[in-house]
Amino acid sequence: MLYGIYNAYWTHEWSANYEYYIPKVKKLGFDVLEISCAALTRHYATDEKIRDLKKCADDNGIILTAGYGPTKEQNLCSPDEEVVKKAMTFFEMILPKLQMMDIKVLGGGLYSYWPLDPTMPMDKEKDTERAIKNMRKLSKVAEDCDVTLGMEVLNRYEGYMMNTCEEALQFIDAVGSSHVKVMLDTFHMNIEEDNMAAAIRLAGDKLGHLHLGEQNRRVPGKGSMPWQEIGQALRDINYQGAAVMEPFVMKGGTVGSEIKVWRDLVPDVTEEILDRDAKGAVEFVRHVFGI
Ligand SMILES: [Mn+2]
Repeated sequence: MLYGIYNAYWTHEWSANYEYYIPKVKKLGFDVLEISCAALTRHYATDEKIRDLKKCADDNGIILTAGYGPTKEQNLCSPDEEVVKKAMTFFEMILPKLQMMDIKVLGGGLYSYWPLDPTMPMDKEKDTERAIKNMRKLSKVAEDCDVTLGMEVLNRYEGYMMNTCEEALQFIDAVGSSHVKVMLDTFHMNIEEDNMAAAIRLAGDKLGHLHLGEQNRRVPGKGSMPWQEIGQALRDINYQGAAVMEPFVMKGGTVGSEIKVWRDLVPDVTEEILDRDAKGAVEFVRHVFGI
C-alpha cells in the first residue's frame, strides 16, 4: 500500500506550488502527494509547467494522485445539457494532463458537484440516471488515459447521490468500466456507515482510492477512529492502492470556507507543527496498518 497526503493540508487555496511540497512530503515519510485539479487551470495551466512538476515528483521518488470537486457549472448529473457539456469538456481537458504526470487515480464527487448547495434542486433518481449515462461516456476517456476515476462516497451534508459504499457499488456496477471504482473516506464513512471495516470489506477489489482522516479531519492518530479495524479490513481485501490522508485543520481561505473549518484545530498552528503532525501520522498509520 502507498501512503499519501493531500496538499491542501498546508494551504488556504486549492492550487499551490507543488514543487515546494514534493520534497517536504518525501522527507516526512510519504510515498504519495495528492494534488487538486484546480491547479491545472492555475499554477499548472501549461504543459511545460506540468512536465516540470512530473520531473520534480520523479526526482524525489514521489507518486502523484489527484482530487477534484467539480463546480456547479461543470456537473455531470445536471438536467442542463450545457452544464454537462462543460463538465465533459473539463474532464476531457484534464485527463490527458493527468496522464502526462503518470497520475493513475482521480478521486472526488466527480459524478455531481461540490460543495453541495442545499438550495439547488436535488432529484436523486433522475440525477443518478444522468450521472451513470455521462460517467459511461467519460469512462472511455479515462480508459484511454489509464486514469481510474474514484467515485467518492460523501456524507449527507456534502452529497446526496451516494452516502454509503453500497450505493457507490450500485453506481459503478451500472457504469461498468474497469476505470470507474469506489472511493471511501473515513471522515464521511464515520457519519454514514454502520461499520467502517465492513464497508471496506464490502468494497473489496472495487475500492480504487481511500482517504484517511479523523472524525474532525485532524491527522490520523489524533482522534477516535477505529484504525486497527480499518487496517484489518484493508489487509483482508489485500488493498494495493493509495491511502491518502486528507487533514484540514486551518480556518481561512477558500479551503477553510469550502471545508467549513471555522476554527484552527491545532493550537498556534505553524508550518513546523503541521509538518510534525503529518510525520507522526504517517508513522502511526504505517505501524497500525502494517502493510
Ligand atoms: Mn475525501
